[in-house]
Amino acid sequence: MADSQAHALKAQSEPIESFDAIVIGAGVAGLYQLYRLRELGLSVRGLEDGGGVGGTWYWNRYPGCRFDSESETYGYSFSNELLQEWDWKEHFSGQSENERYLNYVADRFDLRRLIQFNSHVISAVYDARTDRWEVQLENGQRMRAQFVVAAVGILSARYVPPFEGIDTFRGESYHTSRWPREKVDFSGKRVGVIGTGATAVQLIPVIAKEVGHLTVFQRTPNYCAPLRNGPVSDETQRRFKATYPEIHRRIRETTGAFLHDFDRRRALEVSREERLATYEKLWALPGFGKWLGNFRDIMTDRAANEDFAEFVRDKIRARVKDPAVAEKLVPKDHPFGSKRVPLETEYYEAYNRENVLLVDVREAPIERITPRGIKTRDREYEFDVIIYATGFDAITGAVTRIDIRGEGGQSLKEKWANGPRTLLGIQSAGFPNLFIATNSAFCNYTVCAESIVEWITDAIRYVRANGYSRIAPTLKAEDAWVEHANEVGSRTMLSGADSWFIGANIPGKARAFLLYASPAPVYRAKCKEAAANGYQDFVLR
Ligand code: N01
Repeated sequence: MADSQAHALKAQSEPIESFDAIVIGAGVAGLYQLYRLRELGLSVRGLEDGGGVGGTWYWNRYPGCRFDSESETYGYSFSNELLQEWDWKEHFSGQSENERYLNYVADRFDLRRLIQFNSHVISAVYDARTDRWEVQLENGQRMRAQFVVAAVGILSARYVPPFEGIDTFRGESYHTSRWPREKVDFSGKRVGVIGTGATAVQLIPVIAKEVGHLTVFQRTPNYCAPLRNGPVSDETQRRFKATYPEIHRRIRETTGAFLHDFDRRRALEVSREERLATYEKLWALPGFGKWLGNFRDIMTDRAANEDFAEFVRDKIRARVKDPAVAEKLVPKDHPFGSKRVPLETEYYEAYNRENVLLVDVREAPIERITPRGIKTRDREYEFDVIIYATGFDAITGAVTRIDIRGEGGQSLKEKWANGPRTLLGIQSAGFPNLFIATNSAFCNYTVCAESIVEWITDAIRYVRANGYSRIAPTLKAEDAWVEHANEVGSRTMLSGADSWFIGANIPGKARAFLLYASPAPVYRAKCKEAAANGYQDFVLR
C-alpha cells in the first residue's frame, strides 16, 4: 500500500476534532480572522496549505516581488502597538520583508499555535441536522466546526495554460507563485518567461541582469507605470508612526483605499496644457497616483481614458530604443486601467539590453512546449529555464477548487458556474455559516480585508449572542447583490480588457465582475448597513 494511502486511512480512523470555527488560509485575512475569533472566545483552528504564514507573501517569492501599495498603508491597522513596533524599510516593501512582517504578526499575537500547516483542504460539507461543517484535508484528516471562514486569497489559485508537451521540458520550470525558497541560479542560463502581467513586469528587469539570455513571450502589452520605490528614511519612519491615525482615516475615505484619490475634475473639462501638466505631475509620483489620483472620469469615459492612454504610450516609446520593439510594448487594444496597472522599476529599459528578446505571441502563437524549450508558429526557442508568469484563476478559483457542499449537498462550484453568487462577496445562499474573507472589493488589500474580517466576526457574535445556530443570506438579497455588482462593474472600464477582474484570463471561465467596483467606502457602508438593520437580508435560525 502506498504511503499516502496508508496515511489517509490512518487519518480517517482517527477521532474527528471539533472547533467552533475553522479558518482556511493563514495569509493577511486568515491571520487577522484567527486573532478576532479567538478574541471572541471561540475555539478555532487555522488550516494552511503552505509550510508557513503569509499567503501571497509566502508563495510569491520570485525575484522582484513587492507591494504596489505604499507600505504604510498595507500593514494591519488594528493594533497601535504593532504599528509602532514595525519599521518599513522601503516605500514599497519587498516579499521577504512582507513575509517577515506576517511572521512577526503571527508570533506577536501568538497565532502560530492555532494553525496547522501543510494542510491542504479538499472538501467542506455542511450537515443541516447539526449546523456543522465537516472539513477534510488531502491526507484524509477530518475536522468539524460550526463556522468556516475561507480566507483563501484572491490571487492564490495559480493558472498554468495547458500547453501541449508541458511535461516534456527537460530544463527547470517554475510558476512565479510557487517559487522555490532557495535562490534560483540564473547565471549564464537561457531563460524564457511567458506572460507580461504585473508579476512578469516585476520579475523581468531583475532577472535580465542575472541571466545569460532572456526571451519574453508577450501576448498583451500592459500600461506599466513607474513605481518609484526607495528606502524609508528615519525621519519618514517617525512620521509614519506619528501619523498612523491620519493615514488610516485617509485610506478609509479614498475610492480604492490607497493614499491617492481621484481628481474631482473631468479630464476633458480642462485645457490640454493643464491636462498634460497634471499627467506629468502624477507620473512623477510614486505608486498608483497615475491611476487612482487621475481625473475622475478616466475609468468611466472612453475619450478621457484614451487621452491618458496616449500619454502613457508616449512614455513607453520614449524609454525603448528600438522603435519596432517599443511599438510591440505599447498597448492599443484595451483602455488604461481596465487591467490592474503594473508598477515597474526599469521594466522598459530591460528591452534595451542585448541579452533580452521580446516575442509577440499574437504574431506567432506558442504551439507547444518541447523537451528543449518553446515552439512558436515561427521557430523553436531553446531554454535552460522556463518561467510561467501566467497568473491566477482569480477570486473564485481558490474557493471552488475546494469541494464545498451546502444545504441539500449543493455544490458551490456548480452554483458559481456562471460567476460568483454571494451577498457582499462574503456569504452565499444555501451555504450557512460559511464566510468568504477574501477582499473582493476594488480596494487596497489589508484595509478592506480587515473590515471584512470584522464584519464576519460581528456576524458570528450576533448569531451566538441571539441564540441562533446558523446564518446565510436570502436568495432574494443575493440575486439583488449580483445584479447590482454586475451593473456597477459594467459602468466602468473594467469590461474593456480580457483580465482576471472579469474572469476573462481563464479559457472557459464565465465572464462576470469578480471585484465589486464601487468605491471602497460605498462597499463598507453596504456591509455596515447589512448588519445594522438586524441582518434583514439573512436567514437566521
Ligand atoms: O497575472 P496576469 P500576474 N499564452 O493575469 C499571459 C497582482 N500582483 O501574476 O494578458 C501566452 O495579470 C497573460 O497574457 P494576456 C495584481 O493584482 C500584484 O502578472 O492574457 N500568454 C499575461 O500577460 C495583478 O493584476 C503585484 O494576453 C499567456 C500573463 O500571462 C495580479 O496579481 C505583483 C497565456 C498573466 O498576467 C495578477 O498578475 C504581481 C497563454 N496561453 C501581481 N496565458 C504587486 O505589485 C496567460 N498568459 C503587489
